Amino acid sequence: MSTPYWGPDFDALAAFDPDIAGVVTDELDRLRSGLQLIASENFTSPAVLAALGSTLSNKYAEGYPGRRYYGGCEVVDRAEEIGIARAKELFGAEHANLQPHSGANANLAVYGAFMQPGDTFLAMALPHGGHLTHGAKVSFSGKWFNAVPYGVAEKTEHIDYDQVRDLAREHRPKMIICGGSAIPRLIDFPVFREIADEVGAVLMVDAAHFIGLVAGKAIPSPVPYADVVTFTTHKVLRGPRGGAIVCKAEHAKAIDKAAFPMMQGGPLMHAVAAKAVNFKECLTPEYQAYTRQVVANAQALTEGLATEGLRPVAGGTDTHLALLDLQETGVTGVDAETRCGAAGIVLNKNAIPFDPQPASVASGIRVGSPAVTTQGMTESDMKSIASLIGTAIRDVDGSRTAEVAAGVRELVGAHPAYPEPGRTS
Ligand code: DSN
Repeated sequence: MSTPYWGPDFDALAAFDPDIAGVVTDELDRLRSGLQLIASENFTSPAVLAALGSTLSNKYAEGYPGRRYYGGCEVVDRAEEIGIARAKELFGAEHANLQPHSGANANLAVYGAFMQPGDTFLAMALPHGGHLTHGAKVSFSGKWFNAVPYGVAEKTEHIDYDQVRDLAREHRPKMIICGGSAIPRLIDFPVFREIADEVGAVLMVDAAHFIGLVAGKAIPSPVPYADVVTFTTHKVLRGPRGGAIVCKAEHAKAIDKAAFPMMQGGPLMHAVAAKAVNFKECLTPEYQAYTRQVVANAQALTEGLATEGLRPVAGGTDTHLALLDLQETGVTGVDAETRCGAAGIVLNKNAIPFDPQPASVASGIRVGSPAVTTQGMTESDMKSIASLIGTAIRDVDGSRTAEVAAGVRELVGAHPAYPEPGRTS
């Protein structure tokens, strides 16, 4: 390297802006001192953080490699080319676009590529595990399109494929979407492909939650079945915050034109470079082992929570997350979230299918294993976490908060997030 590295200088930040430096250190403390069980979060690596905190943040690069609307893009072009090649290799995809700033933006681009305002699409209802951008009335997806929701069967709590087929035949949607933010079980992509083909719809898989498990080969891939797959890069995948799209070659032009210039302007080249670093990490055997452990941990945590009297929705999990029905405990989701939070266990309340409570209260919680697995925790730690959660949610008066917090400290002490330099475990 002929040019010396010029990267983040925390001492300079602390000297210039102690307020924001304090936020940065306090957040690191928060991450290190609690159990992070939000299913959509993870701890990204120092290599990814270095790319994010680089001077690539300065560059305007509207367009695509070799076809930009600004001069001086010859260096950042390399980051995007490397990232695209790695994404195609990692997912066995014919085309990749790394420019979406987020999962919502990736979805917006796909809707723009295949639909006109007012067109109909089919997607999983948000209260059954879907996503805000899959047709919720408060989102662009529900305001600008005719979103027809499908859900899970009441008895099994698995996706009701008969309902999907019936609705597709009735509404003849332009697109069918599968995927969501609270689906613990595997999705049957071949069945969705069959239904989409029968009605002539585009099949979009929003794989944001589970794409990391696909990258690690821990679960089956939607890529061979879908016309287009959108995802975020910061969940199990463990990269920077951001979005991406992979698709069949026949849709490449439409997707690229929809990501830019239809829905976004300049890409965030530091984030694109960080995505490339992350894909390189995901191509390693170590990452594959990590994803297998993520699933094993989620299953151990779910079993442990079941013995604490929390009912696993859909009977368990095949992925990184579980949804627990708290109704038998008499505790609401919001109270469970607060009580766990007081002891340093960070998780979220979540609606369960056919929830009698409003979403702001909810009858369930969602837990995920990506972050604690990155810390090196295994199945026996999950049993301990389940027991701590069971104690915390039944702790009506807070009398056992200190005891649970001590248990949390013990676990994170043995498996620190972002260990101090020199510490190996
Ligand atoms: N908000 C994310 C989640 O927590 O699942 C999805 O966008």
